[in-house]
Amino acid sequence: MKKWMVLVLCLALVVALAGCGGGDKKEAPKTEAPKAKVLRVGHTLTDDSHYGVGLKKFSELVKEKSKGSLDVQVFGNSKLGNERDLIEGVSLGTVEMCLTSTGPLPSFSKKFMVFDLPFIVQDRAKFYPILDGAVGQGMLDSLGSKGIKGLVFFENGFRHMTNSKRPINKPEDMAGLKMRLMENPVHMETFKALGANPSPMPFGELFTAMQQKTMDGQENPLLIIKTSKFYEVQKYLALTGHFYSPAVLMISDKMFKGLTADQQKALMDAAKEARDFERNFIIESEKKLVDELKAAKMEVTTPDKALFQKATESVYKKFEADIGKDLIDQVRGAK
Ligand code: EAX
Repeated sequence: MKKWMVLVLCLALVVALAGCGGGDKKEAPKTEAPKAKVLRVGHTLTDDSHYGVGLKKFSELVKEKSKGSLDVQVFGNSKLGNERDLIEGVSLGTVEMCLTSTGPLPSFSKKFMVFDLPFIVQDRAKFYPILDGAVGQGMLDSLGSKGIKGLVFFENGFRHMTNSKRPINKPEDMAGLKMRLMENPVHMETFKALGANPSPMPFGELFTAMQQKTMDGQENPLLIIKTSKFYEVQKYLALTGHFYSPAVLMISDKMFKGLTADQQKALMDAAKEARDFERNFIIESEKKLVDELKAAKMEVTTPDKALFQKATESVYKKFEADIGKDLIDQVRGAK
């Protein structure tokens, strides 16, 4: 009898507690916001670089425009991989987004080589409308077959040379210099034409390679030379401006298609606004950068660009068939 009583009491208690639980659930706040969708965006530069600053702005704008339904999280310093890994990741959908220079993109779409031709872009103000117009859109769309949606072109910038051996004033000064380049066929041919000894290497390994003297030099925009502290291991800076690097903000196509129409619009609008912000940040920063690098003990030369242009002319013919003469002329129209 007693056992029966205990069992009944226990059951009554369980039912009562379950009832309470149910009551609690009903009172749970209905205002709790649904979890924001996380979009990780990887890049290879520092947090205070143009990529870092531009993407922080992008993240803020996306949050605001998507009413908190999208959460863009920025991972710099190659934390999600080098540029090739990042693009592959976005293509496969294992990384949601990335921002990389156009340098490694020819392996995914050959058309991008047009931007790599030496001195093809000399005036950014005239070039932006081409990049942001039909020509640029065509290039972004060409990534579609790889599962990548190209949103907009940010800027990486005009590339200049640094090295630890000697000042560069003319192409002859480059003879035999071991130069780290991006993994890009047009860039490689250009530096061979200049008589240097170029080899590709991921950006994340570059500082150490220069420190340990396995590389004599490299080429990158001034803001990168500053924010990645290359002045600590490089004495000479030559303001050659030989290549102009756009940068592409990319998202996995599958991820983009999974967003609502409102979220897609928020992302696109934020990308355009952040693009303009990032470009201006570079232009403003560049006003002081040469002085800042001189103050960091770099010896700066301003070579005659025409000499470098002449020495690398042959590169255009070499890649004309792959890129297409029409596209070269369209981009050249920016001059
Ligand atoms: O995209 O690899 C490079 O030199 C690039 O300029 C850099 O990673 C930014």
